Order: sequence, then structure tokens, then C-alpha cells
Amino acid sequence: MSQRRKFIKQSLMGSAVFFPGLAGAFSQSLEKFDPQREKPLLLSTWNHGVPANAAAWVKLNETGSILDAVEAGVRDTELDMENLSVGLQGLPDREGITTLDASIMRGDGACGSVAFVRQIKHPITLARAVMEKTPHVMLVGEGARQFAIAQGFTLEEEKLSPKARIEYDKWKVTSQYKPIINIENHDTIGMIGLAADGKLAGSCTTSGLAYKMHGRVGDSPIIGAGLYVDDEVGAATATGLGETIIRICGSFLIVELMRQGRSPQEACEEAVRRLVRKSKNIQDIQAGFLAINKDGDTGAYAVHPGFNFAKATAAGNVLLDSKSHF
Ligand code: SD4
Repeated sequence: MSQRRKFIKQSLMGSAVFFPGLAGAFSQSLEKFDPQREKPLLLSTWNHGVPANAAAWVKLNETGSILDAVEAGVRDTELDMENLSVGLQGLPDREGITTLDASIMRGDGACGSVAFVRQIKHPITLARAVMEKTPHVMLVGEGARQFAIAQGFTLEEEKLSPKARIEYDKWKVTSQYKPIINIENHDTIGMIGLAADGKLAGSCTTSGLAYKMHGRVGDSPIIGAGLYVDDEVGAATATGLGETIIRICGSFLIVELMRQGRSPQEACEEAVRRLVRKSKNIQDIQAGFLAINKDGDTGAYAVHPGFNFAKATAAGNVLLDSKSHF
């Protein structure tokens, strides 16, 4: 059995068991081990965070780079045909076109993102190319596509996945835009990670809200909204209704609250309280945040129950329920 499969199997069993096959590379010892506060550490949004963390962990073990790890982790989700909120199999906009948003950030401030891109299987890798190969932070739409071609990315055929086609055809009967909290249209993957050497990185990738207006961009590719990372402090990522997250600069806010002394949990809770204060129709809006500080403390909080996240340390990779405001 591959290391990755073993790790997932162990996660699914829900155990928090030391896994020497992966952790040995980081010289952990059981005596020192504190699963609440541990490096390396990965946090990812939603159920798909479990296999994503596993993929990230394997990459971290291979290259030692937390940036490589968070990219590899969410690439796994970008290919998950069951996931209708990430990757080209995601639900389309109201015109029937799937457009993708992604961002990636390193704790030294390097960052890159793409928004409103079509036909790209791995927008997270394109975001990383923007970060590493251009003087810019963000490319969108046709410009992002041209850049992808120039970088040798393959353009995929523009065609809805079988599942997305069924859902879109059902939606077209009424064509009503009504996001339902925690159901299918809120499961972006955001991943934040802390390496054993204290370096932080994060990634976020999504097909955005189902049946959005053509051209709509959410929080996920907006540095400071869907993702923010600072090696001096910590990292945060977001999922949920992007408009509400952008309005409060959610991930940046959490990192700045941590800088001022709040724990990751307190910072996530304060961000959610602010989002709740600033949002109308909060009963219909879900948003969730994850945070890590540089010591390896973690936080998770959402507006409503139902948000879950995956946490991987050398002790295992477990799915946890977030607490919520309501
Ligand atoms: C967005 N935050 O585009 C994303 C939505 C989400 O899966 O979480 N979708 O607003």
C-alpha cells in the first residue's frame, strides 16, 4: 500500500496514531509529541481536506517545502470528480461556463493568483506560476489563459462534467440564484501549512459559487480575503460566500488579530462576529475560517454549524467539526 493510501486509511479510521512512515523524516519523538501544537501541521477546509492533506504530507516529505505541499494538496482536490465546487468538474456559472479562481501564498509575502480562468485543470499551479514567473500578483480571464498557454499548460476541452451537466440542467428549470449553506456550493478548498522549520504557506482553489454571474470573482483568489500568510505571525484561509469574506478582508483580518495577540481560535471567532455584523440575511450565509499561528496553535470557526476541516500532524489526519457562531 502506498504511503498516501496508508495515511488516508488511518485518517478515515479516525485515529490519531503516530505514523512513523511519514513522520520519521521530521524527527518527532513520542515523548515530545503534543497533537494540539505540532509542526509540521496542515489544515484544510471540508471533507476533501483529508485526502488533500495526505497528498500534501507526502509532498512535504519528498521536498521539504511547505509551498510545494500546499500546492500538491489542493491539486488533488482539483482533480476530484466528486467535488462540484473545485476544478473543471465544478458547477458552472449561469451561462453554463465553469470558471476557476485560485491563490497561493508563502510566508515571506510572495503570492500569486488567477481568477475567472477557463479550461485550466490546475489553476493553483497557474497561480504559482504567476507568483514565480511574473512581476505581478494576479492575472485574470483571457490574460491568465494566454499566460497559461505561454507557460505550456494544456487547455482542456470546455465541457461540463456529467454530474455538473445534470445539476446545471436541473437548475435551468427555475434559474434561481439561491445559495444553500453547506450544500455543494460552499466547498472551496483552502489549505494552510506550517513546516517543521517554522515556514508557512497556503493555497486556495475553487470554481466559486454555482450559477454565479459570468465574470464574478469570489474571495479565494483575493490575497487577504480567501488566503493570507505571514511567517512572522501565522496563516488563515476562508470558505463560504465570498462577497461577505471580501468585505471584511477575512484572512488578513485574522492574521492581523493574531499579530495583536489573539489566538488563532479567538481571531477566527472575531472575524466571524464581524462578518455577521456586516451581513444582511445572515441566516442564508455560510462562511468558515481556518487559522494557524507560527507556534502551531490552530483555530476554526464558522457562521453556522456544518463546517468541517481536516487537520494533519505527525499524529494523523483527522476530520474535525468546527464550532460556529449560531
Ligand atoms: C467563493 N468562497 O467563490 C468561494 C465559495 C466557496 O466553494 O467556498 N465555494 O465565494
